[in-house]
Parts: sequence; structure tokens; C-alpha cells
Amino acid sequence: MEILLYYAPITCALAPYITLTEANADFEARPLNFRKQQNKSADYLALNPKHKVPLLVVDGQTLTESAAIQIWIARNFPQAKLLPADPWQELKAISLLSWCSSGIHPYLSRINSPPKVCDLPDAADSVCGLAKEYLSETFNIADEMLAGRAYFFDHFTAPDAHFFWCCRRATQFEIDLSEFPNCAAHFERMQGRASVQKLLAYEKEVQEAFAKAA
Ligand SMILES: N[C@@H](CCC(=O)N[C@@H](CS)C(=O)NCC(=O)O)C(=O)O
Repeated sequence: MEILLYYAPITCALAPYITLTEANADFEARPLNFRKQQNKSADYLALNPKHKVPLLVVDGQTLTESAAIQIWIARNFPQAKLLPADPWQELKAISLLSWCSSGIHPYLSRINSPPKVCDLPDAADSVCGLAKEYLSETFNIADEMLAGRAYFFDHFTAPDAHFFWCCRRATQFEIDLSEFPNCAAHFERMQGRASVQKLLAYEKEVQEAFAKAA
């Protein structure tokens, strides 16, 4: 089976990179340089007209949307236990994956690019302020979920990888995770995992290659 993951540094594509690594999957990451708009090239648009990452290509078949990609990985590498075995807990994990991708991510995106949601003059501060307020509510909820636990379930699962990305992106926007001690501890713990260290080393390598080619 040929598994390709289209990826870009900093983006949410790091979550499936982590889970593929946790699954010990044999996969090839294909980095896209967003600064060069490689996600909008004709070749990429033919694969993914949404011009986004992550994109998983399995034996030539494409799959978009992080939650679906994570579920594919979990189903195809059952030994890695990337979703809980209990059916109800599995749905709770899928709920968390959906929350990360459709509940949390859009608020991080609008801080990254306020004009995408409001192009009125001088609106950026207000867009970012409201997004940060919402994210604070969100991180409080996650903080309660993580109280007294190392991971969302009784071992590492796919939602931990996606939530790690949410926390990382938040810190890049100067959201102080110390206000959410269980989220901060989860973020630290995740950075100790070999899969995350591998991802961070890979990201650095890609960023250096992009800088050289600039
Ligand atoms: N709902 C999608 C969101 C993916 C997404 O927004 N990816 C961003 C990077 S974090 C992207 O590729 N943006 C480039 C663009 O919109 O052109 C998912 O969860 O996979």
C-alpha cells in the first residue's frame, strides 16, 4: 500500500503526520510551500480542489479532512489503538476530532488571517479579540476533560495529536496556555513523545529546505 501525506509546516497536517508515525506506517510526506502557493498549483488542485492540507493519498485514492484521515489511519493500523476500542468511547474520540477540526481550528485560522472573515477596515483587532475569547472558553472545556489524566482517553489516541496541534498553534498566537494547566501539561507531555519529536525534526528540515530554495 502506498501512503502519501501532503503536508505543510506549522499546519494541522502535523496531526496525521504524528498519528501515521504512532501507527508505524510506511508513508511518504510530500511538503508543500504555502509561501510559493504550491497548494494552489494546477497539479495540487487536481488532487484537492480545496487547496488545503492535510491530504492523504492511498494507492492513488484521495482523502481530505483531518477527522476522516485520522479515522482511516486508526482503522488501517488497529494495533496502534489510535481510537478507543469501546464503541461509545470511539464516538467520543471522533467527537473530539471533529471539535478540533471544526470547532477550534476555524478560530485559530481567523487569528492567522482576520481579513478572511471580516474585510472591514480596522476590524483585525476585534476579530482576533473575539476569537481569543472563544478559544479561552474552549481551552477551559478541554482543561476539564484533561483533569487528572495524561491523555483524553486511557492511552494516547488520535485526538491527542490533533489537540496538540491546536495548543501549538494557540501558543504561536501568544495564547498563554498556563491559564489552562491541564492543557499545558498535555502539550508538554506530547512534546516528549517520539512521534512528536520526529515531526518537529522533519518540520525543521522542511523549513530549512524552503528557506534555501527561496
Ligand atoms: N477542515 C480541514 C481544514 C484544513 C485546513 O484549513 N488546512 C489549512 C492549514 S492548517 C490549509 O491548508 N490552508 C490553506 C488554504 O486554505 O489555502 C481539515 O480539518 O482538514
